[in-house]
Amino acid sequence: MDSENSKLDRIVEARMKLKARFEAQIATTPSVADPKPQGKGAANRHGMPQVPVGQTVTQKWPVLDLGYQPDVGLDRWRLTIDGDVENPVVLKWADFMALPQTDDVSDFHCVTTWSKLDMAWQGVRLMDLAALVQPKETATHVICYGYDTYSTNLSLAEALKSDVLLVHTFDGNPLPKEHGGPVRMITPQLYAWKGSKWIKRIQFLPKDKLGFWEERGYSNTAYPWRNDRYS
Ligand SMILES: Nc1nc2c(c(=O)[nH]1)N[C@H]1C(S)=C(S)[C@@H](COP(=O)(O)O)O[C@H]1N2
Ligand SMILES: [Mo]
Repeated sequence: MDSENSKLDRIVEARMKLKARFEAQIATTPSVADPKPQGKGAANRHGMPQVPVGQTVTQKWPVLDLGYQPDVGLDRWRLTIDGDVENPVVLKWADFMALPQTDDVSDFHCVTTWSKLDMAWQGVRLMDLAALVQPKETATHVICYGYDTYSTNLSLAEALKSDVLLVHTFDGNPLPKEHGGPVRMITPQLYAWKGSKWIKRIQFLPKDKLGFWEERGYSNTAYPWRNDRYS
């Protein structure tokens, strides 16, 4: 018996069940359902390379926060995943790093109109964390909290997409503190405010609950290709 292997088998099995459960919903979200998302009004893509309307490509990586960048050492770092789940967990750094690791390259669209393209990340899929905690049948949304008191919410149809990661590495280096290190979330199909920096807690919920910016008039859906900026 290899207990590490059977642990992984259980994660994969739980993940496949979750995937099957949300496949139909994921398929109807704009970023999957619409091969040429046009948004409201005029054609929604411009320039070369193509970015959502109203966005400009930047080579630099601007920093946005609430005026405070929490210092979370790896020994102090914890990730709580709880709420409407069968198996709530509090992960320490070593637990988190022992989970299946995913490499991905994706774009980053900030609602303040900059986009940074082809960013190379490494981290853990939210899907894999969900498989670990096993959301109850009643779970439909998550709200994520940062160590800086930030919060932001997602439907499970968005949260379980394969490019939604909790990243610890960018371009082969540890994620810098100003960008949310040691770990932040990324949501490449949505505006970047949907990904909490310095992520501390992911709570599964039986209904939607607005996060920090969503409560202050940011769009709850946040599709950059639909120009979903404010509600
Ligand atoms: N914890 C936390 N996460 C956050 C924010 C924040 O203020 N606090 N800002 C959001 C916004 S508006 C954007 S555009 C991105 C910015 O990430 P960056 O500073 O690494 O560019 O993080 C998002 N996640
Ligand atoms: Mo943003």
